[in-house]
Amino acid sequence: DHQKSLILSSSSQFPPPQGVKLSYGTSGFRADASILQSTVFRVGILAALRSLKTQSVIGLMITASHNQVSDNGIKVGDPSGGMLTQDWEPFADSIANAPTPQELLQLVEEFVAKEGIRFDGSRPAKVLLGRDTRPSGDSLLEAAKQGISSIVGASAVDMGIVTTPQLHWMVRAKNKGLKAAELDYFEQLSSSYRCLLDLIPNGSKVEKAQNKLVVDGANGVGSEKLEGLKKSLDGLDIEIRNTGKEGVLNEGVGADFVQKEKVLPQGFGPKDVGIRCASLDGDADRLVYFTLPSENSSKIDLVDGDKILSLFAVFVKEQLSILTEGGQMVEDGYHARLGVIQTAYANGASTNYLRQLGLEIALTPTGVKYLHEKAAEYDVGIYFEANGHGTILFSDHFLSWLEAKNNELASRSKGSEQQKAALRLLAVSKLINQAVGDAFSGLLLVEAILIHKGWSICKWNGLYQDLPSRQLKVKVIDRTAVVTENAETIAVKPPGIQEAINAEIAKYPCGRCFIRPSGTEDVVRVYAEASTQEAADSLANSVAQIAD
Ligand code: 16G
Ligand code: ZN
Repeated sequence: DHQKSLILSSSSQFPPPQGVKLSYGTSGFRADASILQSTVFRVGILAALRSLKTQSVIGLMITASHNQVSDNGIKVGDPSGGMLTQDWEPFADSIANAPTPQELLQLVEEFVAKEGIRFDGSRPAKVLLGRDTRPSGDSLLEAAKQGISSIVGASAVDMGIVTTPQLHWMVRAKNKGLKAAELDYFEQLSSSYRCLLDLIPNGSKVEKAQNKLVVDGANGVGSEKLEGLKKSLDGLDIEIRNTGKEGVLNEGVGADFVQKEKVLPQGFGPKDVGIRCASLDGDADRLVYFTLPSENSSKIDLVDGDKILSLFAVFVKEQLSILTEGGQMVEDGYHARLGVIQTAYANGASTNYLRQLGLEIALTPTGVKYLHEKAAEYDVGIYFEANGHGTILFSDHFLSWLEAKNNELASRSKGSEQQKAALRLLAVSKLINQAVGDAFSGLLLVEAILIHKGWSICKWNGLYQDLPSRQLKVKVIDRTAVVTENAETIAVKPPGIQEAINAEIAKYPCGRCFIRPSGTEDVVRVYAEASTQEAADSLANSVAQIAD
């Protein structure tokens, strides 16, 4: 019938690359852009099917984030705005690798039957498409459109060049029946930011607090969009560098570079000593801060995702305790569960610090989908990877309790600190992206909290001192030979390897070390921490030899 011949004819235009096996990794498919046409086309089909299955709008983002400019990638955003449900990943793998149009069609038909997807046209598929600034994005976006339109009735809406979190936000907003244009996104962020500033406690040292913020845009989409956000935010003093007019995307710039190398990115120099600086990555879903302590060296003080998490945790915990002062919680019979979620890469000093604050800490494997899923189990779940990807999730239950609480306080003690705490938490829930980690909402929340507390970046960085750490990667023939458990902290395969690692760790005071197969590259990664840099380096090196 028509549907069959449509898939057959359009997929014959997109033959898969020879001799490569693609897999839907931690953040979708990623590879050299030149081999991705067929994959992107097929993910277009998948997205349209996902839209039919969920009877909702689905997102497709074309980006390779912090990777080099010649790479590209594609990932799917589910109706809630989060990542594609994990049980569809095997289908993504199998269609990406189907050798012929006939085999592709057969896989699609089997899957459609298994999932009970109906083509009755009652609610046709709709997919929002976005891409970052990579030059390959344009033609890949065309391929995605072709894939989408090979499902009868499906439509693609091209959102143009956007950040990854913008696209996820738009999908979420559309499915909630809310306004979902870029201006609506900017408006929501800026109005909730302004709201937080209006709620700054009287007598706080706002005036003397903040000099300007300088942002490294990674030569990517983030720099352009941040200019747009700035327009709706008069009063915020941000200078944006690395806007892509001169440098190359992610080359010597951006959050990944800054976090891994711990040196100044391009475009920054000795004149920036003491200034509060931030870096975005290539699709603006990661954020780290840094400052240059001395003009004699390009070595920076890095304020990474763990410290952003800590700052957010301090603030949220403080507001929750103001709100529940006087035993209100008991009266309501409701106790809000606050949780923080980290991965094994979190610096041990951050975990200690959070534990001392009395917070509940959960550990998950690397990859946003795992952290996000865990965070959603709490009333307020704060998650961050050390690399700067993270956000704060608020449960629906908690938000409606908070609304009710705020109304009650407004009638009983309007303008009290208690009511302000409720308003602040409500503002945070609107400011911080509920779909996925977002460098912009993270940045505005950091700025608001620093002003609220009257803290400089140095004061913030001094919450705790990072333990020295080292990351290495080992090229291996088969990274799947390494299998981990307990949120990647223990290697259970190959046999005996964990015992060998333990024997190395035992030689170092405060030593901690783990290995894991990368989800994005053909390598095994090693992370080591110890009481001195020399010790961390040496522990990482000896464990890298074991892994080799
Ligand atoms: C991807 C993940 C990131 C993770 C990184 C680890 C998303 C959106 N991104 O970039 O969270 O930290 O992979 O890479 O999930 P690795 O497995 O190569 O170490
Ligand atoms: Zn990214």
